[in-house]
Amino acid sequence: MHLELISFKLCPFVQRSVITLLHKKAPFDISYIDLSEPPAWFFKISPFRRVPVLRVDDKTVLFESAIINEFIDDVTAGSLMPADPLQKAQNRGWIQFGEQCLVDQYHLSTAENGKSWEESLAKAHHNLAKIEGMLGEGPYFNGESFSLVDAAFAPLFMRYALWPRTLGALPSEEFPRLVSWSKTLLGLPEVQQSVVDDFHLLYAEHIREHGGYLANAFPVNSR
Ligand SMILES: N[C@@H](CCC(=O)N[C@@H](CS)C(=O)NCC(=O)O)C(=O)O
Repeated sequence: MHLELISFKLCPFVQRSVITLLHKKAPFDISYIDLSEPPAWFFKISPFRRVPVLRVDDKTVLFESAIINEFIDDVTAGSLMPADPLQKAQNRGWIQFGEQCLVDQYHLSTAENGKSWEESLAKAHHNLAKIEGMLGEGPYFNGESFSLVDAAFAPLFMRYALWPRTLGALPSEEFPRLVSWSKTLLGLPEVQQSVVDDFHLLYAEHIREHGGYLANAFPVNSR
């Protein structure tokens, strides 16, 4: 089976699928597009003009990172979802909630001023507290083994780890279990290798292009 992931270098949703593909050691090709100027072929294959899309055997196209990840999991050896249907359904719920956490993070990254930053931070923390409150001893979301929930949240943690600590986006006093989970995930090779080599530079540049509160806090990098 030939798998081709269509990606935008900074997209956290694509990254979820790259992590899953790498974790499952599934061979795949990755094609990058510029989301600000997508090529004509992308409009033909992506029903909602969003990445990720996974092209299977050069013809069938799947969309939505959570769905793509379950497909990758289904067609490769072993399972990254709990066998128990109830726990599996709960995992799906948290994966879906992970999208809200990424949206919160995006709102923070584009907050225009201190006031909107504070408002967005309160919202983001309100949502992160929900996960903090139900996380167990770890090291992974489901305990001892890596699952698709881990693949779904790692991109969020990778971005927060690049933000100046002084901003208090993910303070360890408030979120000790989240911070410990984040450290576990960011230490995994499949997470570290799930972005392009100069991701941190591209990300910082992207933040600065937005302007606003977070942009002012990012150090200027030379590329
Ligand atoms: N729920 C989708 C979200 C995907 C998404 O929002 N992708 C962004 C890039 S990070 C995108 O393609 N945006 C282009 C657009 O919305 O026009 C998923 O999980 O795959």
